[in-house]
Amino acid sequence: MSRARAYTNIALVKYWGKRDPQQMLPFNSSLSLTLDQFYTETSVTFVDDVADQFYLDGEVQPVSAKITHVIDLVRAQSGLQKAALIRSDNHVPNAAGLASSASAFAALALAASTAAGLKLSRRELSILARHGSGSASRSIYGGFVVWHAGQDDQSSFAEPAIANTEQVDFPIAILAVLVDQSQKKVSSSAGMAASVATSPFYPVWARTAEAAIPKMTAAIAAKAVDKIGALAETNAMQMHATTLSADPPFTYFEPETLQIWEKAREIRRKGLNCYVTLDAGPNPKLICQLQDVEKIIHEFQKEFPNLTFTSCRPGPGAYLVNE
Ligand code: 2P0
Repeated sequence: MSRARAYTNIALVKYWGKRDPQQMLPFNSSLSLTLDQFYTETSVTFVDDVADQFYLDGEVQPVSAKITHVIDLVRAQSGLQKAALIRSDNHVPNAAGLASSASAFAALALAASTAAGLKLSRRELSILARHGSGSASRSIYGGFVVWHAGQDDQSSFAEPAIANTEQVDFPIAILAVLVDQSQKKVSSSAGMAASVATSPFYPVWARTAEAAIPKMTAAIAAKAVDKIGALAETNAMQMHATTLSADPPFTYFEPETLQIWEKAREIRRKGLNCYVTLDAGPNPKLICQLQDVEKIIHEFQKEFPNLTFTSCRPGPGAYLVNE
């Protein structure tokens, strides 16, 4: 039995669109920060049974095609022909408004490959996790992580954006704001596919996002949180422009999303660094200096007393809990 833990991540330059859905190859590279608050722990045991089994938070669940795909890759690489017994515990509360597929598939890749006797490098783990969910390729590493779009299976992997460090002492905080707990109306996969197929802006998005990677990397190297936030906010809104410009158009924004974005811009006019990013849902994440967290929460709660904030810092890469 092998048990692994992996944390979720927030993309500062987004992945939005698959060039090759079969191989999970994206159109553009993306860059994220692994967080320290939300994680998945997964144990895998290979057993003499007829079929794979999956338990989530103690409840038996259907084994999804994505899970089967990752386990099949592990079986092919190891030569093991047994069934996988998978037990997963999610510590990604709905209240965070964060997706769990990144932490889930990063933990599964590490636990399953280890249980099968494989000793994969981080790069190999990142490629394996990518086959479950694109963003999971990044959660193999801690801190700031870049996922290179690549040309094929072996060249599409993630690695630290800045060498030799998980950046746990970086003076940045991410505040996850909850405005809506309901299920997202359009899944990430469906939303990406619609943007790719129908937005006339899609090629411009992919080119502009790729060009944002070196700019974001330079801002991280300079520890310039204001620059990181400004680049991330611009990139997020450019991603959302590919949904508003799709045919038919759609959006992940709710009215509160725009109110919070407006409030962040007001706070900036007061001289505090406070920037917004959001993924395939209405819950914004605020990017700010660590030292400003209390002041920014206070500013928001004056106007929105019922909002909940979860303060996150840079988190670690995937690791084994025991073997
Ligand atoms: C990201 N998102 O870069 C982007 C930004 C959502 C918006 O990656 O289809 O669960 O499993 O590869 O990774 C969420 O999509 O999608 C995501 P699949 P995934 O974080």
